[in-house]
Amino acid sequence: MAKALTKQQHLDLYYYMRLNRAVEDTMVKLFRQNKIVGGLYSSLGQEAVSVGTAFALEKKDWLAPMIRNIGALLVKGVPPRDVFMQHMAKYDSPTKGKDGTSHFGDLDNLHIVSPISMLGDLIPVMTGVAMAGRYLGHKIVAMTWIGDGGSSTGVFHEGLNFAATQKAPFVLVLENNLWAYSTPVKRQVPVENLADRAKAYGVKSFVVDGNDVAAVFTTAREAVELAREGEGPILIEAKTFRRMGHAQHDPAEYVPAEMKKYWEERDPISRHKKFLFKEKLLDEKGKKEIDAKISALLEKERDFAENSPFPPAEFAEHGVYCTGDDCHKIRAKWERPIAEVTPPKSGVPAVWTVEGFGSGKGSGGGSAPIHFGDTVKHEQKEEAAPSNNGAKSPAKKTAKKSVIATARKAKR
Ligand SMILES: Cc1ncc(C[n+]2csc(CCOP(=O)(O)OP(=O)(O)O)c2C)c(N)n1
Ligand SMILES: [Mg+2]
Repeated sequence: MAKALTKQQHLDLYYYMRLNRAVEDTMVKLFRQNKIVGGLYSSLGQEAVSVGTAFALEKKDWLAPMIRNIGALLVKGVPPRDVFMQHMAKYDSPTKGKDGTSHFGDLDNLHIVSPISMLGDLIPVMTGVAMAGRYLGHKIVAMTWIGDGGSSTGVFHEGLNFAATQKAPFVLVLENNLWAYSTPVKRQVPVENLADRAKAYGVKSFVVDGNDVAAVFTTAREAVELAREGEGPILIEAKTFRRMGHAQHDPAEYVPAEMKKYWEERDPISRHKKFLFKEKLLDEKGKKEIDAKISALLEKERDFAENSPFPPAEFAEHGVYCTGDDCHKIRAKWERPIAEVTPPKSGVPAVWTVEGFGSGKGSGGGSAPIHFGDTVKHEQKEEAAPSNNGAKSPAKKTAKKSVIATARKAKR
């Protein structure tokens, strides 16, 4: 199977896995220098999964990464400086320092949906993206990833079932790295292959060695082609191993040493390098050139990131909530008349209305207060005026007095 790839494809897969690892190695150093804001998650030993699967997508396709899929972002065209700056909360980062880790997207150019922390929620979202692409006749495929732990969430099952009933052109990569935080997969799922979960929903699935990048790529390519032809969704279980702890703060002492050793010996980059050397697709000189290219690129990218300023303090309150058109234009690209796809207005009058609610104005621009009815009793209204300086309101004092008085009466 691996031989069916061109020399360039083999070399590109090697390059991106090396780049993936080097970007993360650089971030470990930045983390230890206290320059990373928030957590740092590692995909050490799992690079073949992110790189091999994303490499099967076309430019027009869409993906949504999870925290261990920086490799997929790099393959899709995200420059390493964006990954660095995002982790360092710098002003030039894609979210301008507002969010961390790989929590950013690029809807306009690279077709990347930002990760969602709630495990599994990207499944229905990317199913929706896949359906939208089909609706618009774009023939795109949407892809996302989920962990072994994440595959036990309700939304994984709801989402996969929904994707199946919709025959969405969607590929879900189940990255089985044998651990979900400190829980081994055997203690959370009583089946050998997590891919079997797809059978319950009539979804085609593949199991692949997640540490063999050429196998991952050829499997993903087949899945993407099937999905594009209307045979989706497809689930791929990639069997691999999480070589570091859940994040930098976790030394993962609960993982048996022999297990670590077993998987270290199956390192995806060393394996692919061995294959390339054996097949004479790469030699020592070529390898050194790739190493030098990556070092030079990352030095430049890291310098740029380190020199980028932190966001100015005045910026703190901006861009937190979308305030409508003055924030960014939310316009569906209907490509069909809006009237044709908008449901008819209800003929039933609203029972009650709240002034200003739903007017689209946020706290940034002349906020509309939201009151859900009169929660304060009419006769207490005057007493219960809100106190801004922390002083007790007269209403509270009165209430406390009357409670004490009642208690005294009860004693007597
Ligand atoms: C719905 C939900 N539950 C719990 C969490 C907290 N959480 C974040 S990562 C994680 C472990 C995930 O394990 P797995 O899905 O196997 O992914 P891995 O970390 O191994 O890549 C948990 C429990 C969450 N983010 N979302
Ligand atoms: Mg896991």
